[in-house]
Amino acid sequence: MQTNSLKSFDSLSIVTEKNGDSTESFTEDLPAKPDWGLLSVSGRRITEQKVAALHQVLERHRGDRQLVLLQDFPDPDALSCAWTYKLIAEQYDIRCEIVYAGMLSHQENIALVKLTGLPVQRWTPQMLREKIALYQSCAFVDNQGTTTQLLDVVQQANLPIVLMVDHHSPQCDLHPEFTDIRPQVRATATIFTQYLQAGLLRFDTSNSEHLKCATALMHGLRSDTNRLMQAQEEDFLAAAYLSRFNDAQLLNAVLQASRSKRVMDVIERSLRNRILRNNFSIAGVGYLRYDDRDAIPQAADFLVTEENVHTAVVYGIVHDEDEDLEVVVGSLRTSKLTLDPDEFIKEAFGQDAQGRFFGGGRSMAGGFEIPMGFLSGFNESADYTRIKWEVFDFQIKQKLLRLVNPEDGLMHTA
Ligand SMILES: [Mn+2]
Repeated sequence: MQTNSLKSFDSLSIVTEKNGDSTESFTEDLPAKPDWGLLSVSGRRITEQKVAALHQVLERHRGDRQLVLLQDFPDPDALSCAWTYKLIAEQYDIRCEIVYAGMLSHQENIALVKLTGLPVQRWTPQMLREKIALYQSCAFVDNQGTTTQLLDVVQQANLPIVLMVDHHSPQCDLHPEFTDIRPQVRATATIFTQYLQAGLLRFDTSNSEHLKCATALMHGLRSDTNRLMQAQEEDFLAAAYLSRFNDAQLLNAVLQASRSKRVMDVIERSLRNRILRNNFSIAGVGYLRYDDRDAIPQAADFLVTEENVHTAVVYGIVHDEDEDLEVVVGSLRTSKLTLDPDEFIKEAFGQDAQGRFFGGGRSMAGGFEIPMGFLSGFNESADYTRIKWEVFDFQIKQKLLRLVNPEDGLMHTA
């Protein structure tokens, strides 16, 4: 059956190129008929090829129990896409567990999960180790394994990687059975919406789970495109399709989630500490609790709105009390089209001893994490704690300013 359907797809895709109308191609085998809406012919073509391949892979894994692994700090794009994937996979009798190892720390993400009943769980690497034998395969959505602590466990257990769908720059040497990485697309939600349109799953307005999932996708799409400000044609077309199912009241409730006082305090510190050089705004915010880590990108979002600023970088030392670990965490936001956050961060901070970069990015946004190693951990002495921050603060500024102000050698090592 499968080979037949692939053949028919292959032959029909040739027809597609001639007459530009591909609605009839590989529909027989898919769970639902395509509904392309306004999607362009080239958009359809990429999606059709990917969806035919994905359909095959899912057929091959029929009946699997599968893990969907998210980055340690999942955002709305990741959460909504993982949910969509889970619903798609259910049609192939694949049961998915969506897991992340870090923290849901942005107030909107917490609201999204609570209000939609989004099926996501927090698993530590230890929990994953204990349960991994129950699973036959895994998938990465909106990440490529480089931003989750769970990757090591999956690799040690040799769990087959079935799928990787993402819009960050390619960054790994894993070889999933199915890969769809499109850095030019603004949100993974756009890619998954195209899968829905291609017929992998037909959302039904009388199914409340579908409505909630579509609303989550709309939120993911909006939040990765700065409320559609940076959206491109494909993203708008995806949003147009989702609008048929979007629950505006629910989306509004998610967006109404308010910031905690501690997040406000970090934003205040970033304002107070920022330095402005060549249209860059750079701010160190000192120590933060693990739970408040998401205040860093929120502060960067805020600083980039200042007049004459095109790029903001905010960083701080995040203290994980459970593990007594410390790590420097930073976020970059830019509105400058010619600045590639991925390149900028890799260039600024370089690689660790294993050759891994400290961070990277996608269009308009990036992040980094620098482990503090031997210097990590709480110290009773306030002086020591202050000096430690100053050393890291100085070093990070020095590395950033080398790129911001190349000729001016602003920071001299005294
Ligand atoms: Mn994303």
